[in-house]
Amino acid sequence: MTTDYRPMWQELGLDLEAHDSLLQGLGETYQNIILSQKNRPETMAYLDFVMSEVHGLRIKELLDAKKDGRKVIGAFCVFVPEEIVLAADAILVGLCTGADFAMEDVEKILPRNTCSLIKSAFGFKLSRACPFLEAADMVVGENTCDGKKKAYEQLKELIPNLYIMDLPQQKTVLGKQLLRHELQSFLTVIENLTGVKITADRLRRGIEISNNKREALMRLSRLRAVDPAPISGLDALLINQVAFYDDPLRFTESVNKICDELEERINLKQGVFPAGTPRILLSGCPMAVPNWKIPWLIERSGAVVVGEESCVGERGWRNLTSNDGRDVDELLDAIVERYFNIDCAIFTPNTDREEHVKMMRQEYQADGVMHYSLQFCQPYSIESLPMECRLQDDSINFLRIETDYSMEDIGQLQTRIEAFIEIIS
Ligand code: BJ8
Repeated sequence: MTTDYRPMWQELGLDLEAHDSLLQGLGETYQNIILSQKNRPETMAYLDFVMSEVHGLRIKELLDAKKDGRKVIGAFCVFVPEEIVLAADAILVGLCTGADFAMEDVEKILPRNTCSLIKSAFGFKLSRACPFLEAADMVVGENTCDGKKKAYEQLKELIPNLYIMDLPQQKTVLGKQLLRHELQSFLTVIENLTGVKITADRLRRGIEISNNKREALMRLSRLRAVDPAPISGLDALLINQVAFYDDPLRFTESVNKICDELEERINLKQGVFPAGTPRILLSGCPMAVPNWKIPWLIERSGAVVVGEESCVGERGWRNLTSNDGRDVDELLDAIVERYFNIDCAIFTPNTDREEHVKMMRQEYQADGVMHYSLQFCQPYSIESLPMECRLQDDSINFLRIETDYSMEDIGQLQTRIEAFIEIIS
């Protein structure tokens, strides 16, 4: 960062000491994991810039937007519809939940055996180290897994402007009605917060911006099907992560530029790793910034990650919202349809997810599937067992990994990952 942003952070009420230590940790991890890669596409410089200014210029943009009367909405889950937020000229930011922070304080509130993602959200709030969280005019929680919905009861004490959205657990007619009801309520809440009446034209524009972003990310996904892979899994994950907090128009344009460069690389048969490098599909829990542990271990062990079946990946982006509705009601129906099709493990049953993993495995020519669950995440851990059986029935190599955000287990993980790579190669 070239500017001194300390007065801005102070104004936001951040704990400067905690914030400094967070930024320093993030900078070191970024340097060691992301910047130390070889053969990166030149256009990744944009992402490096965004990451270097993530608590600087981007926060300034948010605060400037707030001064102009716009609202900032923070979210923890891909079920929060960006289309509606954009339609009200508000800004949606994903809240980072990818690092252990202030764990001692967190474990005074939450049981130790809570997943790292939930604990991370509490850590950032308790330590007042996250400028996105402090800049948010409203934070949206969602009743997804048991861990999250119970933890939100406690988080509400710390974040009074936490709004909870209920979500269905089954893909039934009633389930869809519940989602319709909740998205309608969310739309009203956003209208009240922003003072903007959401018209059909506004909603159509929100859908268009969101769809363009998803299409750019899916274009990137498809380019990774080629051997040699034109981009590393780490860089592709980084792009998917930044999608949650960069300006959507600027971000979409940048991803398309990265894709243009990847197409040139493909034409020249240039890869980030040599042709024939073992290819792995990652499936499971979302990986938020700065959770790069597993792809980093995979790629330094001689394989390449060619896809993420995850909410920070294809599960989050693959479905588009139809823009055909004639009025707000019809457009809202289309939004409901789109979100109802997200195959998150909180749904029971959730067979679509397994089909999607098989499809991605084939499409991206992956030699094996690695299933990643956070410790104490029941939805994804439980789903991983039948998925393993059925994929192995189809002779697909499968490795289940359970971990957290600490680095304590990297030696053991590396050994298992290397053994798996040896099998698939
Ligand atoms: S739509 S995956 S972003 S809920 S890892 S907190 S499930 S115990 S994150 Fe998710 Fe939305 Fe679903 Fe996607 Fe619970 Fe598991 Fe923790 Fe999790």
